[in-house]
Amino acid sequence: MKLKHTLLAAAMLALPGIVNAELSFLTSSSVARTEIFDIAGFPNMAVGTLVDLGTLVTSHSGTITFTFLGQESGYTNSLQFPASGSSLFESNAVGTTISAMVNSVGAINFSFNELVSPSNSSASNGGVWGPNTSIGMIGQNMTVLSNSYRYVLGYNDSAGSATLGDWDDFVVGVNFASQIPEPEVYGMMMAGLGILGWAGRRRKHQTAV
Ligand SMILES: [Ca+2]
Ligand SMILES: [Ca+2]
Repeated sequence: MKLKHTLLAAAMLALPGIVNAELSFLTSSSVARTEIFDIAGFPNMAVGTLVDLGTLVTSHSGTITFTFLGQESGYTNSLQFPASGSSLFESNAVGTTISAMVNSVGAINFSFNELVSPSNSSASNGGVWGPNTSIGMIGQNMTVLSNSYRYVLGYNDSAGSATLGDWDDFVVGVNFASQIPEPEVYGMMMAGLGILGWAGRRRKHQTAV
């Protein structure tokens, strides 16, 4: 019985972990805004408020969806997500989405880009950031314009600086949908516990005999 209780406790602790760990933002540094973040639908984030710079990663395969949430930029920026075969542009309506199934784990292959001169700079997730560009995490489990996002990411284009800026030059919401529906995961774990319970009872029975 003790083993069963321990396993049950471990399963209860592990379940939220499994769900939350599917999509994570790994922070490499935290920096302060030097310009206000002012995109419609967001609370204004003042000069001096912090932004985490880093990389968006997945822990297993699933469908990643990017939603365009707005931009405030002197350049023409975009978000490229090669797995989807498409991109998000400043000309898209706010709320436009692109999505794709991602089989690999680790850094998700996407990048923010400046399509037009002067710089043609870019910032790749988990890879190279062009001169004066960076990817910032604006919020997590954030509701914007009545939709909720696991993460909201903002691009700081080369009109600012890698660590000085506003991170509102191209803003997207990111969500992850597991390939294993959650109820199925729960079902499998409960079935597993049932087998362990049966094995425990069987062992006890054999000991008695
Ligand atoms: Ca900027
Ligand atoms: Ca800006």
